[in-house]
Amino acid sequence: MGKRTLVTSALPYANGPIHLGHLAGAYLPADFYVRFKRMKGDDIVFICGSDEHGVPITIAAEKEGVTPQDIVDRYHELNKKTFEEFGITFDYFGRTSSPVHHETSQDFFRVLHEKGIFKKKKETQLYDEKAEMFLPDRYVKGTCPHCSYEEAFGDQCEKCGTSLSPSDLIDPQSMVSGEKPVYRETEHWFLPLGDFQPKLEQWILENSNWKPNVMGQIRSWFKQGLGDRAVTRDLNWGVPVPLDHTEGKVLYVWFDAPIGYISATREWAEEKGQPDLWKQYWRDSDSDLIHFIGKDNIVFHCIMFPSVLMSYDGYVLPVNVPANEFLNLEGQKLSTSRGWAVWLHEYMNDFEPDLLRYVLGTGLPETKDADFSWKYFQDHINGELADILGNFIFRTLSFTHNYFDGKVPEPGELTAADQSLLGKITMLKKEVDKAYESFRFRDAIQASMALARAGNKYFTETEPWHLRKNNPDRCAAVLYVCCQVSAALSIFFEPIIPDACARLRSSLGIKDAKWSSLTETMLTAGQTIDKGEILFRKIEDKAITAQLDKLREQTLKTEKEAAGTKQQPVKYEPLKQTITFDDFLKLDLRTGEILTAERVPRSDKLLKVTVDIGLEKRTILAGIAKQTDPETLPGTKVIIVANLKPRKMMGTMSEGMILMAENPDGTFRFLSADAENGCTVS
Ligand code: B3M
Ligand code: ZN
Repeated sequence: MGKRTLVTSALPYANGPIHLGHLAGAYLPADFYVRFKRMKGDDIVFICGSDEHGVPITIAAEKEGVTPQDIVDRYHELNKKTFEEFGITFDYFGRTSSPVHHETSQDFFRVLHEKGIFKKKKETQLYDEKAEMFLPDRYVKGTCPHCSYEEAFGDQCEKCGTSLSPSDLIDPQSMVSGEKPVYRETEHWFLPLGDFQPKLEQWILENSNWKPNVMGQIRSWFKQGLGDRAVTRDLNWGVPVPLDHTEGKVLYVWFDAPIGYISATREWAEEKGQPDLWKQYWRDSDSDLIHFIGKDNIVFHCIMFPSVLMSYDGYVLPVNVPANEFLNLEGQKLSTSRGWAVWLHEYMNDFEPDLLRYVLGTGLPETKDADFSWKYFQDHINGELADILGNFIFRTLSFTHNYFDGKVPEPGELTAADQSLLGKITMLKKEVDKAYESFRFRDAIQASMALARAGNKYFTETEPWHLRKNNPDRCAAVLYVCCQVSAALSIFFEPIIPDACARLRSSLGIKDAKWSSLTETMLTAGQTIDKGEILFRKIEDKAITAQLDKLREQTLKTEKEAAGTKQQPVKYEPLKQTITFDDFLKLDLRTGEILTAERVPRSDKLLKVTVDIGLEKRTILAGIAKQTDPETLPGTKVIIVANLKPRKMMGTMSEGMILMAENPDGTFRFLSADAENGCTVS
């Protein structure tokens, strides 16, 4: 066995399905890497699982009116199954609600607590008086102090990526009640990251081969100076703080979630019947640890979790954290709340995994944000997978089948052109290897496709269909070369499009996909191969239009639903005290018509309105200047209270009151009757 390596992908929150953004960030690149390394014979364990704690879960549950447990059960199962079907080859997919995880993360907390690592501090935190709860993390929304984005969360601004704490927000608002929160004192345990900074800096410096986007973020954190970070929360969903008298307090999700990688490895080892095996990956300095994540998780994996691991002692630290940037969709930021996303489980109702693996792979956000569009999807499948790779393989295999009896031809003498194409296999092997090893998967794909491109060109230029008649020996050599290139391609592309490669290898009679078996002569002359099959069908325009329509409909539907849930329930005023009929008869209600309306100087509320009530004209001051435009009022039929004692307001006598019904949103309607001015109303 080769190098022992534990590879992790960020644990997705079990609060929703996986979408293309997730996939391009932490899962697909990890799977490319892992498949490549397994092919090389390394001892790889690939770990992931559901992150089932924290505010994202409780908020999702509240939104749906179900329990957090309902939410995590639903999405854990869905996401686990979706990953499997998509061919993400985790060795173990755990979940942070498991007893092993609770025990492991509580052990970490206890050990760090006993070592005196934490600071216990009283702090004032935002509190929702109406909902009677503290508002950690995403329970508060407000304006980002750095970029003024108005929808920033209490833990992070999604616009500028800054990590925040709720009290940083300008104009904070509770996500539970919508109210403005107040400050209340509470007590928490903090990890003093500042104490770790020198050690962290030294460790990171040793890893100067990390991706520039990751190093950039880390450097800016160091520059700002690391502060204390709370590792507990006032919530009742999560891993309980394992100390006495801490009811209502749980571990902060970013404290327990990364420990989830360890818990899941323990469960994997137990399942294998070797309960101690996990230690080889986590507690043996010979083992490599690699975290695949999205850029919003960098600080937690490069600063917070390593500090926890260092404090516990005896754990390995990551040798690399190849974080990706974000993936946009059709030129816009992905947004699950707006329904602007392509869900992986839905994608798979319509297309095969290989197609998306390839297309997303060619456009991974490795160094900067990237965009996925359905047109890009179609172009890359039709123009590359179908027209180049698929076409080359099909031409080669069907030609061999038809004219060489399905056997790899005897090559005879090879020309310089033949040798140059075969030589490309060796040359590109080095290039692709290097690209995978340095997490440049786009380059790995491009270099692999370069071989198919060269093969296709060679086939066209050598014109074996003519050679067959004029120069059969030459034709045999050409097909021999094309068969070898096809075989090499079945290994080159294995990590990216495993289903197609398995089919291709089975046609060529190649048993294993081993990187070491990738040579210029993988097939022996005379060896039987199957008839070619079409590996990739072209995507028609109508399939793309259907996806775009679906995306648009999905957004409209989500927007409508959001508007529906936002509508405040009507709050009814309590009924007033009962009055007698005689009391009612005291009221003189009259029909009338507004003649003029104008604003009252120096008042933003009042309008001065004259109303014709048949027998006379009245001047009435009405408090509706904010809701209405005075010019629209003349001619409006109204009903007024005509015997209300006149009252002076802003220097003008008001002689009555206009009846109105007010909606909960503050808009109003005049009461009126289809009757002449001056009629009594009773
Ligand atoms: N669940 C955040 C995310 O999905 C978080 C990752 C945990 S990794 C330990 O972006
Ligand atoms: Zn911001």
